[in-house]
Amino acid sequence: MLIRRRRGWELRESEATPEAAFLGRRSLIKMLVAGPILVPRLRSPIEQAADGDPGKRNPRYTLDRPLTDEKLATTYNNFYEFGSQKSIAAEAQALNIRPWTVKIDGLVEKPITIDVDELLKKMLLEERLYRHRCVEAWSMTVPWSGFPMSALVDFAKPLGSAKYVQMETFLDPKIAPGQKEFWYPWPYIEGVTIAEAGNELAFLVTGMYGKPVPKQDGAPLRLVLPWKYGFKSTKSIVHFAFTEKRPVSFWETVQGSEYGFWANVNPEVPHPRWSQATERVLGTNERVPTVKWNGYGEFVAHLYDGLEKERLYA
Ligand SMILES: Nc1nc2c(c(=O)[nH]1)N[C@H]1C(S)=C(S)[C@@H](COP(=O)(O)O)O[C@H]1N2
Ligand SMILES: [Mo]
Repeated sequence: MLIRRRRGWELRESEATPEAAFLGRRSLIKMLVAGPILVPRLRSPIEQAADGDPGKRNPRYTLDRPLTDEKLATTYNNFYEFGSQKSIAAEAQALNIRPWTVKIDGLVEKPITIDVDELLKKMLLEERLYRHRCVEAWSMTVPWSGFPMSALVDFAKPLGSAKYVQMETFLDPKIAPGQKEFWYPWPYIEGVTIAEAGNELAFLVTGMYGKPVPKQDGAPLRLVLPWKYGFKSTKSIVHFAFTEKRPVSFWETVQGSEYGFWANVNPEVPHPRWSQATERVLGTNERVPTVKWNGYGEFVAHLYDGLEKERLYA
């Protein structure tokens, strides 16, 4: 059940303005002359991403709680490149997000280095409302916009030997002070299996709350994997590598005993230093029970059949 209040920002111009106002004067006249052959002006994904037009909301992904306040979701961040505290939004503004190139290589038919706007041209943007559960036991609920990661996999044309996709964040210690902390294994790296990357929930994000995704939240392109702990959701991606070997992630390198490859949300498997049974809902004084797979079991549980011996929940 979708229980939430409609907020100001949700009323988009397209809902508030009569259709005719969208068509230029000339097309309106043409329409009057030629009769009602409605040709809505299609916006390219770049135009959409540039002003944050989230595309059509996909009704398949519903919520059981209100959306997190935008201000909070965009000021309470984890982005260690800019510091280990939650308030890094100001520092993150140093990131230059255009031009931005994305490398797609490894076990693919044709490795490519592509401008992010060129990549976006090939994708269809949509909006999705997802729950997000951080391994630190807080959660939020966000309207993301972007495109399914499966579309990127299709675009990359992986070879049969590709078993994993590794995502890598930018590396630029000159603008990201956290990357001067040499004891961390920069750049930030994460990985998923090809099956996870192709799962319908895996979402590459370009926008948030009907606006371009802010730098502190991973502009211009980040991943969102709502059934996994938040650290899997790599921000500001510059590189996707298709590999045969399982990638070793940033946090796995830092502390493998606490952060593993799979990191699927499970309230019954505690973190070595705290319980994962409940979560603090950002913006409220509530703690609510955490749900296995963060409530997305119907979409993803089958991915893990036969893998019961793996450390799936850490
Ligand atoms: N490159 C990079 N990606 C990252 C992180 C990070 O520190 N660096 N933090 C992760 C963690 S722990 C979480 S919970 C989410 C937080 O996303 P948000 O700040 O948009 O809420 O980003 C994830 N992606
Ligand atoms: Mo997190």
